Amino acid sequence: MKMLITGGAGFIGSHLAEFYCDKKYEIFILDDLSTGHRSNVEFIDDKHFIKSCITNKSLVEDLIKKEQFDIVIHLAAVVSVVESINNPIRSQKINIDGTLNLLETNRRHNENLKRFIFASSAAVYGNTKSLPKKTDSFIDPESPYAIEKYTGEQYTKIYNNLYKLPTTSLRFFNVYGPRQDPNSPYSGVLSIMKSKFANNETFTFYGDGKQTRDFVYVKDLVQAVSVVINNEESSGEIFNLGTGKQISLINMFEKFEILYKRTIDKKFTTVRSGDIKESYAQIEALKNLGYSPKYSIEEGLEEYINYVGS
Ligand code: NAD
Ligand code: UD2
Repeated sequence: MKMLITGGAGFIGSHLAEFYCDKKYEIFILDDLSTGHRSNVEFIDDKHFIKSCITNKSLVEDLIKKEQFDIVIHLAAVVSVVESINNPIRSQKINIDGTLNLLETNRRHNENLKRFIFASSAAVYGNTKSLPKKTDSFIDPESPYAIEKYTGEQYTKIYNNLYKLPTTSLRFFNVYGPRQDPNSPYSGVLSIMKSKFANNETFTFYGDGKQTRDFVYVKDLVQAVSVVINNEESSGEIFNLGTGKQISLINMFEKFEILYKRTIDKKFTTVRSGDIKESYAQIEALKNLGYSPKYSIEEGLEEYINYVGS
């Protein structure tokens, strides 16, 4: 099986690439290395690594025409909400035009396509109060990033309705695990907490630390993707991808204390503007296809903390 992973050199993409390489899929990665790293996927040779932007139409067309991928996992995006706020035209070009370009190129030139998976985000729900977040809950995007993810998933869905492309969108909740980059204040909070514990530095809570999130370990995300790939009924659907459970930041900090067998300084500052108080996913639809998160928060954290590497 031939698979294209856009954004495959990033945090999530590198885990998918690793998993499917082990399964002997022929993996191609299309990545401009804007936030990803070539070193995340050293097991992919240069012939299968294309360093380019997804908006490069002729390159994408040539690649898809030539390779006739069975599966496309589309992760490449401007992933930072702040960057999308600072430069909405650029993020729109990559997150919407880039996605549409991939869909259209597959429609026109790839009759072999069996599954196209789009990485959407819980960001589409915005700051709505209803819990758990359901795929038919009210949508209230609060950033260009969230609008772009919503648009991307709607295009993905309409390409199934109109042209019968086998497309699926997954709304990722808060994913964590090895290779998540902790170096920006807007990096995933658990990557920041881990780095603070490892370096014995102060962790800052924005607010009282009682806000909750649905933290999903990256290997459970990989399992969910494989469930989607293996189920034809996933075509044309949009699923939440989380664990169905919420946990507060304070509670997570305590779990780090137990695993590190020590503590670090903590301080509390003002809540981030637009911060969501509580969030967790309803995941029944994906469970009905066979998805079952395997990692409890303790198991995921333990594997993450003991991971050798960044
Ligand atoms: P990441 O930054 O580690 O990975 C993104 C990858 O895409 C990087 O390797 C980057 O170099 C590449 N990329 C960016 N723009 C590109 C372009 N124009 N052309 C080609 N490659 C490009 O981020 P991640 O956390 O692995 O996110 C993967 C996907 O999942 C993204 O679409 C993101 O929006 C989505 N997502 C992630 C989370 C999370 O918790 N990490 C939550 C919701 C949604
Ligand atoms: C996630 C996404 C974001 C956007 C948003 C939409 C990630 C990494 N971020 O933001 O891109 O989709 O959902 O809802 O997936 N926090 C601290 N201290 C820190 C860092 C964070 O207290 O040093 C708090 C932060 O204020 C928030 C919580 O931790 O309350 C989680 O923060 P996050 O940035 O990991 O994720 P989130 O859900 O805010």
